[in-house]
Amino acid sequence: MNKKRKIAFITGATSGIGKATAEVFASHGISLVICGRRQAQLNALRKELGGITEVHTLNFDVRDKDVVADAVQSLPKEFADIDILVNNAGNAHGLDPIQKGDLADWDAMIDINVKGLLYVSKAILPGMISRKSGHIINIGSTAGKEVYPNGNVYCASKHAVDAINQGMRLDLNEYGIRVGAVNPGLVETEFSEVRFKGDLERAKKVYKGYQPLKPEDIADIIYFVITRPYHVNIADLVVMPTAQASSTIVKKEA
Ligand code: NDP
Ligand code: 8X3
Repeated sequence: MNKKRKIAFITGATSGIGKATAEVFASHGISLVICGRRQAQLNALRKELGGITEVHTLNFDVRDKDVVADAVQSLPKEFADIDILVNNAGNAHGLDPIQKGDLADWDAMIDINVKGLLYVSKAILPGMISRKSGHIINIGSTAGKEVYPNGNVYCASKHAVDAINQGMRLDLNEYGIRVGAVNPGLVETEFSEVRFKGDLERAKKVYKGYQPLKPEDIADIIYFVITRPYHVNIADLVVMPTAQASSTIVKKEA
């Protein structure tokens, strides 16, 4: 492998924003460690991108701290020195008023979106710190900037990502590691299918009547963020569809 190639570690690469980011990175010759729980999707993406860059797949659930640590430890030498970590794995589970919230949904969002992001970062940081180099992109959300009705725990999990992003930047400053967040608004992915537990009709309605963002829009922005000169760190970026003014105001066709 050409040692000068950057190596990116992308969580949640089996669909949506993570998959699109893997595709954009690959098209620019970045080597990839693609992660997720669905091996078939990981295999398909490795097949799709394997002709243009080096691809290694890692199948793990970000909720299991030991499995996360073992997975990172298991990386072959040529993929071990991660330059770019995209902390993207995450989802919303449910959209209910707090008094009707499902405890399993709350656990899933906090365990995946918050604790999972921390476990992955904890496993990858020692290498970045010892090399005094690295770039971490945390995928937050407009939900991490503004709470919307029934969004309660999902919004809390993304507000936590916002705080962790700031905390990481402070603590890793002395090692020259860049840390920044990309906070999307409405992006059409599998996100709403997961939130509404496979109710495709309800999921589709979320993106009806206006032009939502595409995962590729966010992937292009992430690529822009990681290709700035070293002295430039994009610390926190919010991006919404033009039709969206806030979490609750979206201009839709009648
Ligand atoms: P998708 O549902 O399309 O993708 C979610 C990804 O996360 C999948 O690859 C999934 O992989 C992975 N994932 C979920 N749970 C776990 C887990 N327990 N362990 C490992 N991987 C997991 O949604 P998006 O692409 O939209 O979401 C990506 C990120 O973007 C999330 O953090 C989300 O909160 C954020 N976001 C999304 C927005 C949107 O409107 N779509 C807007 C703002 C932020 P697998 O199932 O294979 O494990
Ligand atoms: C995903 C965007 O508005 O569905 O983070 O919460 S939203």
